[in-house]
Amino acid sequence: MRQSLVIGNWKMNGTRASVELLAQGIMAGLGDNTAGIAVCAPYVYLPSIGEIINGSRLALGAQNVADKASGAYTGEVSAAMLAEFGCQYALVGHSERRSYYGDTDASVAARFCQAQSQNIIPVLCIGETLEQREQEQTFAVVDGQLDAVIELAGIAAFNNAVIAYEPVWAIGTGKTASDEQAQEVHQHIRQYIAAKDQTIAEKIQILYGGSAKPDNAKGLFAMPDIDGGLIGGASLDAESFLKIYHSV
Ligand code: 3PY
Repeated sequence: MRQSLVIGNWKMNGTRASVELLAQGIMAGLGDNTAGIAVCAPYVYLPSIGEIINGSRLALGAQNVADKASGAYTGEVSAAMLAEFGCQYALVGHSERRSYYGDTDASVAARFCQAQSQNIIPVLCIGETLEQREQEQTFAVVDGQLDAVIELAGIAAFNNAVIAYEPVWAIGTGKTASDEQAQEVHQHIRQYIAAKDQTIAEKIQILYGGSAKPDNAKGLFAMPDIDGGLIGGASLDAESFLKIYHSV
């Protein structure tokens, strides 16, 4: 039985004061839900959020991680630095990184490996654009994004990773995949991994991301291959995020 997991992706939002309040509000509403929960804060807020949530069940994550270990890479933040501040998760390959900042399958795979080198769990974001969906390339696209990591890290690396299926057409657009559309791709991803390693496929958490909200989370999370969510806008409000969390 897989543990459910809900991760908030705060993106480039908030002020120090507002995100501290947000973290406190989330912690106050965790209740006795045993599902995993994490927030991916902007880099500069990681130390203060880390201190606030220290000792609670709310885990800390980063929104990206460098593809190199250290050195002359201006503007990058290494996995070792994230580990120093208690990050347990790091998103890699979010579609906003792929489309606005040139992250490629190869650099995403390198980021994935860097995270794991410091015992940070990479959350590998994959998903198709609307055009690719319309051309019936969804499965081929997600397979290619998985293959880039499998080729570099090997399938065993997925023993300690999370996958987030985030259809690009549902990110920041307010459009959400239907429960069935999401389940179809999640099932495909699990089967694709199962063809390489059945044990990993059964245990890996595959989250849905893309405009998940309090009113559609329950339906999505009820699907057999959807193990939780990577939540964008709705994670910026403690009440909405907690409603989503308590839907798993
Ligand atoms: C969204 O829900 O918009 C996201 O991008 C989550 O990562």
